[in-house]
Amino acid sequence: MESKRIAGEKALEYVQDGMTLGLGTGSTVYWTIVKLAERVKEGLRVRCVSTSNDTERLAASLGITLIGIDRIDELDLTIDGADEADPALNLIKGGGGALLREKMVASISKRLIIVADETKYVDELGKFPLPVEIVTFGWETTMRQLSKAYPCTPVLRMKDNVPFVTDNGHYIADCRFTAIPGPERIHSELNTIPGVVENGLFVHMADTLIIGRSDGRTEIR
Ligand code: ABF
Repeated sequence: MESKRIAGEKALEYVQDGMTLGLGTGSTVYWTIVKLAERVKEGLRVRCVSTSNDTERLAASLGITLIGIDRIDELDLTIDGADEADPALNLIKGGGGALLREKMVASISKRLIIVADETKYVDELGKFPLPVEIVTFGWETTMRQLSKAYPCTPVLRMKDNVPFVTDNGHYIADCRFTAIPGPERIHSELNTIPGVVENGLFVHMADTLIIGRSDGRTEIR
């Protein structure tokens, strides 16, 4: 989609020579990675930490230098996508199933830039089902606990008729809320449920949102 491409490519304006970068996952940041690879071929020097096996394969195939997250203390900049972003730049992420690594990478980044098409920008989070990464042991129990903690309907994510398994060997419960009016509280409370590894709410983490619009312009928030 053109609006994803222009948002993804715009993020390159924030990348400087010598930076250590976090590379997100998804179809918008795909364009960031392709453009980054072009710059690398022209001589830009960057080292990157990946947020998923898919991104690692893509970046490696394009000749981008990858390093393990444990080799660095912090990242200069991470560029990633989102499923929803509100005016405070709180996010729902994890539609692609990479939310745990995405949050770990974002948490050690000096700056987090989100790239998204205009459909992702919403007044209030919650239309997109909130992805919650859960351990496989007792997953039905964990899903029951999730629906008791908040009025939400958790559905086990499936792929090819079997449960979807994350890069970390866990399942995803996609939790349908009517709305998420207080993302900060919901974020912390969901993570206290035993069996929950991490949830897809990113609260006060994003610094900049680049929106790609269908009229070909980008908007920065
Ligand atoms: C990742 O990519 C996710 O957290 C999110 O699920 C997805 C964004 O969607 P898109 O493929 O539209 O960029 O960053």
